[in-house]
Amino acid sequence: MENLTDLFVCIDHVGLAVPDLDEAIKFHTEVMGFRLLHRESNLDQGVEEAMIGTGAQLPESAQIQLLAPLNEDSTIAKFLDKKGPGMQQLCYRVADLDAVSATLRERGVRLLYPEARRGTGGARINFCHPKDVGGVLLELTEPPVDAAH
Ligand code: MC0
Repeated sequence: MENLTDLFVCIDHVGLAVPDLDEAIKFHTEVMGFRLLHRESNLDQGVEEAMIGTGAQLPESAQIQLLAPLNEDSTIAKFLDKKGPGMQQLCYRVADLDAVSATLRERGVRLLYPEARRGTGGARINFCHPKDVGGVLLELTEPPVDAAH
């Protein structure tokens, strides 16, 4: 496996855990002036989520992801119980998730899943354990080939 130098393309999004998605969207659009860009449920991840961003949508402009729990077993429900609402994750975009995951594993970073799973908009995703990357849950996302960005 080729040893990658530049692993990440850009910051893709920052994820905020919220108890109620509709309320959070209302706050971020009506008070903070963001636009709602995308909304979906992800049963595999146990979340109902929304992507918000600025109107400008610069090519590499990071978005904010609002994450609400779909059920009590959701990692977001656990996070809210322990820490309350707030920043739950940072997400880096990658061009080749399998290559980046392999490189990070070689360097001693634990990836949470043995294989990529499905993320927002059909992206391929995995996560680095927060204890191995400085205390922040780090998501890696490889957008689908037909994604707008
Ligand atoms: C837990 N820890 C965190 C953390 N969650 N540190 C920083 N940020 C977080 N979000 C720390 C705890 O404080 C604790 O440290 C230690 O990690 C173990 O935590 P735990 O409370 O025992 O929780 P676990 O181990 O049951 O679960 C943590 C883990 C889990 C990261 C493995 O949340 C997970 O599998 N996350 C990945 C999936 C996910 O988050 N899905 C929702 C987003 P101490 O020092 O107290 O021991 S879905 C998504 O993002 C998708 C839709 C997308 O964007 O495409």
